[in-house]
Amino acid sequence: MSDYTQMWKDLGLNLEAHDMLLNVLGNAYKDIYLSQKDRPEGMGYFDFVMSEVHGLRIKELLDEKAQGRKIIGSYCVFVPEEIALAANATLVGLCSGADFAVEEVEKYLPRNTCALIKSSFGFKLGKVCPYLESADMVVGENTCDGKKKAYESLGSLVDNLYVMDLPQMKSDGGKALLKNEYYRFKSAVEKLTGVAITAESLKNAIKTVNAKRAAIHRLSELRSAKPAPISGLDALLANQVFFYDNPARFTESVNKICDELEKRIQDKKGVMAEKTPRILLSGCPMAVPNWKLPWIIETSGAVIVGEESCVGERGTRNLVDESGDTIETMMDSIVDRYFKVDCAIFTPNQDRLNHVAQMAEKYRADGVIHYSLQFCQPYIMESIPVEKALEGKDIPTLRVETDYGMEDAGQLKTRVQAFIEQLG
Ligand code: BJ8
Repeated sequence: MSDYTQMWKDLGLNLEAHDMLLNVLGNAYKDIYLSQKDRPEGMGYFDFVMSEVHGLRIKELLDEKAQGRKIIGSYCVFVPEEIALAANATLVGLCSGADFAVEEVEKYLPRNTCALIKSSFGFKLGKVCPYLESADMVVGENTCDGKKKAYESLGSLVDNLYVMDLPQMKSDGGKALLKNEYYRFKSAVEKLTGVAITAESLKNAIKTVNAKRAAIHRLSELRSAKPAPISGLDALLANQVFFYDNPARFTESVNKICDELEKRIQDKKGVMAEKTPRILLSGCPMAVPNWKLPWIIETSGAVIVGEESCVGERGTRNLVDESGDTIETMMDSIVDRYFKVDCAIFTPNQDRLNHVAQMAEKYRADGVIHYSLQFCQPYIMESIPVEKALEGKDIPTLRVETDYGMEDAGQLKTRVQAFIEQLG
């Protein structure tokens, strides 16, 4: 790996803390990812991406910036990448998947705040995230109460924070609000980049993001095969990298893996034995490097065959209709697509209950593990109706609440193992 020290210094990172983070990340990746057996060869690309996650990719983004392109950071799948791309900006997901600078964070947030929100503050306060430091605009959103209130404080730490208002009900009024907000976002991005979105640039952006989602859909479909051709950990990694890789290169790399998996399926070659219990994971998003629960599940004798999550199918489901020819019709199609995202902040949220059951069936899951981050009210509350809906279809369900720490790993493993044994 090249030496990026000067680049990180120029971005204002705390080099010592950043080294520590990279060390932890590298070791975790080695233990969790590289120790897996029978990985598709195409995962080599993602291993490379991870090894260069704060290096080469950041250099690429900074090179883009030097040529006048703007970088927009986002914490939520409601922020439409199509609009950013159409205005000559690059959208990157801001991870928030590890604890950092906890003591500092608790000067801004109560202890009982979900780990994802705390992590976003920790990365900023600890000065360890080159994506955040490269961003010309950071987009927050009014989703759960935790995020909503946290952005009030984040605004004092990040000088380019833009907050998007989001609906809480799937009503006509809710959709009108989303439409209004997407137009407001469009204006803000155009102002940031100095580039007016045209029908042509928007159409191209829609096609680029659709291709990326379609590649992930293809990967998901292949996971319904028995035996499962790829581990849940590897598929999760592809879903995580979705948020910050170059879109065209990502699409190509995922499609390459899919070609390889199709061959595996033909040869009846699985990543684990055919009788391995199959798990659908449902719940809160899992940002890099939050691999704890999938790792526990897949080292306890099961394979994960789908993620009902924003870092997974909830985030990538549905394409934007490509048939529009004017900015207005394309903006409507964008609103239509995003309005279907069934985040637990919506009430009522029957769509999500239906989707979890449909996914369990489609991916031939033997059971569902519902994962909530501690203190995440929307997903913890909704885990009960999810469990009831699944019980009604005789799908065994385990509800788990955890955080980013490893203190509960032993206890979690015991519960997960007991659940998997029951499936077996
Ligand atoms: S669309 S899931 S990415 S908001 S875990 S911060 S909900 S207390 S992340 Fe999300 Fe957008 Fe919804 Fe998806 Fe709050 Fe819960 Fe924390 Fe969460």
